[in-house]
Amino acid sequence: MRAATTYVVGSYIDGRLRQSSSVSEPLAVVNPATEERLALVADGTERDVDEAVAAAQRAAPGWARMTPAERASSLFAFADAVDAHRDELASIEVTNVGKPMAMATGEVRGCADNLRFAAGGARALTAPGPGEYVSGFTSLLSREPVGVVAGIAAWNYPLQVAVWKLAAALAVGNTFVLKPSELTPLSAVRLAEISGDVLPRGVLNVVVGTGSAVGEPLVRHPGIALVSFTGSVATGRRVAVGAAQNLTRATLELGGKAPMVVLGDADVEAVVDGIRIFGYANAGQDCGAITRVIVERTVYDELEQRLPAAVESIVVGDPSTGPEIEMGPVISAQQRDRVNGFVDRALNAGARVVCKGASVPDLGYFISPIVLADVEQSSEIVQTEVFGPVVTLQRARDADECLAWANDTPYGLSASVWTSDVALAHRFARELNCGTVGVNEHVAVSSELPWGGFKTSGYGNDMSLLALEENTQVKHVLIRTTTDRLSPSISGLGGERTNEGDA
Ligand code: TXE
Repeated sequence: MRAATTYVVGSYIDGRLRQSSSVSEPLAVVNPATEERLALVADGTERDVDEAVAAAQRAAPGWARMTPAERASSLFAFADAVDAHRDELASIEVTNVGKPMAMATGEVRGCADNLRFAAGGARALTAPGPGEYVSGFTSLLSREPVGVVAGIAAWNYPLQVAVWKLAAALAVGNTFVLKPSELTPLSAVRLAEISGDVLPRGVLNVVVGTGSAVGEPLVRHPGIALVSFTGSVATGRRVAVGAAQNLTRATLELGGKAPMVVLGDADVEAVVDGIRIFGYANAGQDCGAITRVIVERTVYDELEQRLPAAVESIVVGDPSTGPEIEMGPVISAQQRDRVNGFVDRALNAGARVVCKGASVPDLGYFISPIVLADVEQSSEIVQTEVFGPVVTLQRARDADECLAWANDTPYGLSASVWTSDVALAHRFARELNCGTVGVNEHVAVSSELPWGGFKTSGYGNDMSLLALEENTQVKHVLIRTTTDRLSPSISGLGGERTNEGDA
């Protein structure tokens, strides 16, 4: 590994950057395309977590008391600041994650839009209307912030996922402690620094470090009211168990194994384009990526013949070298070896290579895009999230078998069905057991639309008004409007004031 710098990334707590109290060896933050060390990141400690949560707690009453319009204006200013630093933030994602510049720029644009959407959305949240649901008493339902929210983000969309979480939390009046992945902490820390000009101190804090040193104490901290997590299923389970110690709420976004169902009447050219984009964008490190192409047998051969030209044409390389690069490296040597391990085991189990991109440089964590066929529905390569540029093709007897296979994994994040038959499209939309279904398109994210999973892909949503609501708790305020002395009761002691008649 080449070391370009010894700059040590600190945490951002209570409005200022500070170094970790850890005495352990700092970890390297690496450009995965060049293996060059970009910075060091000191592991965090429980003390760092305590200080960040305390800062967020101190800031919480003032931030929560602001009117939605006042908070919105701070978040609009934050969005403007993100826009003003768009190129800088995008460049950080290019070098730390290995994303093409156009993609990274789009993500930063999306972050500003998330902030603006959440700012406006928090001014329009709804709850059941006030009314006299119990005679003699007026009930009001209000949405309140939960308190301090912890966000834990993964390395595949470091900035975007962090902003999904913090925008929703801050907009409705919570304060926030973010733990970015130890592999990709740079954009989150820079974002927090940028927020320093527009948010009161303590409203947004970032603690850098590993899952064990920072993630676990954060999840278990009694000062945390909600944990919003994105990462692997295994870690998600640990987070759910840790949060349960204090009955802390958790929302979990845990990856997927998205099927693309191609029915006999599909537009094969559109399908090929869809696989090229959604199978290999971000080097396949996307929880919604197309991973399993399940094809009705009548169109299978045509698709298998047309796919190689498209996949082999994907331009792989160091995204810093120019805009023509469409796919960068995977995040780390460990991830490259993990992905290659999945492919080797699939080949040993009888899979066949349909096509593979050109050979990749030795330097950097590159993997050539690959398509595998002749894979069993029960095999590891079909059942387990690979998180790399690997797509499998399966030949199904008919639409029913396509649907059965599509639903037959533990995951349920996203799926798509490709067909020109409207009735079939509706049937698949209804019966695919996952949080997002595309019809003749795989996925499109937008601030207004929720992103969340079924089954082991987790629960809860990022983005949309649903995420804002999940960051609130609902309070019922009961106001006596009668001079009668009886009180409302469900116990029978003052039962005359229930609205359930004699029951
Ligand atoms: O994720 P982890 P990893 C999947 C994907 C990938 C695999 C492993 O299949 O190959 O997971 O990736 C923090 N308490 N996805 O190991 O460990 C950690 O520091 C609290 C899918 O990198 O889940 C990081 O910030 N936090 C996925 C975050 O959790 C803990 C994105 C995610 O890391 C913790 C990433 C703990 N005990 C990987 N341990 C998606 N949904 O998009 C770790 N962390």
